[in-house]
Amino acid sequence: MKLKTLLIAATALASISVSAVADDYKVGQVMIADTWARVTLQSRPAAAYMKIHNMAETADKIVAASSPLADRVELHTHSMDDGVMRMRQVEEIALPAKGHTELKPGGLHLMIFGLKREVKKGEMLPLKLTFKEAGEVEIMAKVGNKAAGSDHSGHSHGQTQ
Ligand SMILES: [Cu+2]
Repeated sequence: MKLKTLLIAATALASISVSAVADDYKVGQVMIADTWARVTLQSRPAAAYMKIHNMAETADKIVAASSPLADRVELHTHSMDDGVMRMRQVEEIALPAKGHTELKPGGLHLMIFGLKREVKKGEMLPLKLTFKEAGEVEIMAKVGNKAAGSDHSGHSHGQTQ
């Protein structure tokens, strides 16, 4: 009986953490959704992606990012250089007034350097974003291969190993 209670409690906890993944974050007039991160080895830089909706009448921009789990986080974009796609650091990521900005593979992204420990798929990677107008917000990026919102195959909890 006690074991059964424990199992129910564990299931309840699991569903709380799953629903937290789908949550959007809001700071001022800026909404952030579908935040996820691609992590390979601890020794390699990781990348984070998200969809940002600036609902304000004025433009905003991301001016800085950081993570308590990493040495530093840079703002990056991709650009073509003599026919070769390269990443480069940018000073800021522009968020047009009443507009959507997507950070995605092959485009704008956050580059995460110096992970302080191994981060596994399915974990949440904490990030802090600083917007020029909207201020600071702490968000969680789900570690995986794509955005949680588009992942309908990730329900493998408790299945055979
Ligand atoms: Cu990069």
